[in-house]
Amino acid sequence: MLWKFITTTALFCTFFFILHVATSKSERISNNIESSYVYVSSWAVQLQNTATEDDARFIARSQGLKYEKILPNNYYLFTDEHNKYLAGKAHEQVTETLKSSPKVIWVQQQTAEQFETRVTFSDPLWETQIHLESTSSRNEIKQRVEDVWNEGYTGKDVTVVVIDNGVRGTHNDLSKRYDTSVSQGSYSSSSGHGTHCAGVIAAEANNNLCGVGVAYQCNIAGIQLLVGNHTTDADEARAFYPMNSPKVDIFSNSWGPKDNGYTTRGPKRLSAEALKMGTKKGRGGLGYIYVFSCGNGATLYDSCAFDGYVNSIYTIPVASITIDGKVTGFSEPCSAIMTAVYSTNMASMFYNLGLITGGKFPRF
Ligand SMILES: [Ca+2]
Repeated sequence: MLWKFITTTALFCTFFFILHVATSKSERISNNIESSYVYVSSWAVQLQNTATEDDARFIARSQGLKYEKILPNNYYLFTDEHNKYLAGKAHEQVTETLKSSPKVIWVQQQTAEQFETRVTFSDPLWETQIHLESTSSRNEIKQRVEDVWNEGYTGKDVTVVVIDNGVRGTHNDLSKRYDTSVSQGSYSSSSGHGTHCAGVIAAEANNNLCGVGVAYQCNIAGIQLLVGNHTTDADEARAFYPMNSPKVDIFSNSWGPKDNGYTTRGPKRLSAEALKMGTKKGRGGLGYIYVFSCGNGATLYDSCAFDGYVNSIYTIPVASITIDGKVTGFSEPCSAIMTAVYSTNMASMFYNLGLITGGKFPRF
């Protein structure tokens, strides 16, 4: 069976979704501040148009407050300069008393809103990774990866295995979290596809190198399955269910049967059993998570309905969309698709934006 490596798809963004499931311990980004607020002892007040500053002074003093005009249209700030009111508390009686004044239109006790700083990294290509940003105006569909990071889901304590042609674990953007105890096989210098996929997932953040992986704190490993053009049922079964690797959480698969429009192929007995066993017994009984690309054969009228790995009830199939939110020209359609995430398109290539893979600079 001739296997075709599927171009680095946008499987990566499925990981931030999956990490909600797989992450057992969260870590907050250091420059993030948890969103909340506390009451402060000052009140914003709007008076009627006919009210004067003397009126403002009188109303403020009635509650032991100092007044300050802060905006036209009779907007004032009444401040507790003598610490009469306990900070951090809602003083509803003061608010209601101020509201009861016939010259007052609107009153609001002020709150100190905590804020969230933008995520920044030292990695030089971070600014081009707009598919990971939550606030970019350049892409129409927001995946809000930064928001997920801010909630603490960065891949920490999660192990992702790339089943492919091997992962170069010595790559400077991967080596720190490359798990040799889980990895199998070797790295093939003839093709960096496995390493590229690993970089999209796990590239280290803040190391001044390349970009940032979608799960930049996960542990990454590689299982070398795709050697030459053939695999056996037993090879696939070993990859899907490593007998000696209980630490694995997610298996990423950017490969599949030939995308020529007429090849039908799926897992055979052993590999089907491995997928079934993995989802039942993996992760201490929680089940391994198998993610599969839906395939790149749409230009040849191929359908992922012909792909038994994508159609397995034990896998999460991922299609790809452009930065404009449209289906990519190569992404295969079928009813098995569970999600779609960013991948290549001409616009992203033109603007030099998008996927940053391990071992290569902007690659689409
Ligand atoms: Ca990096």
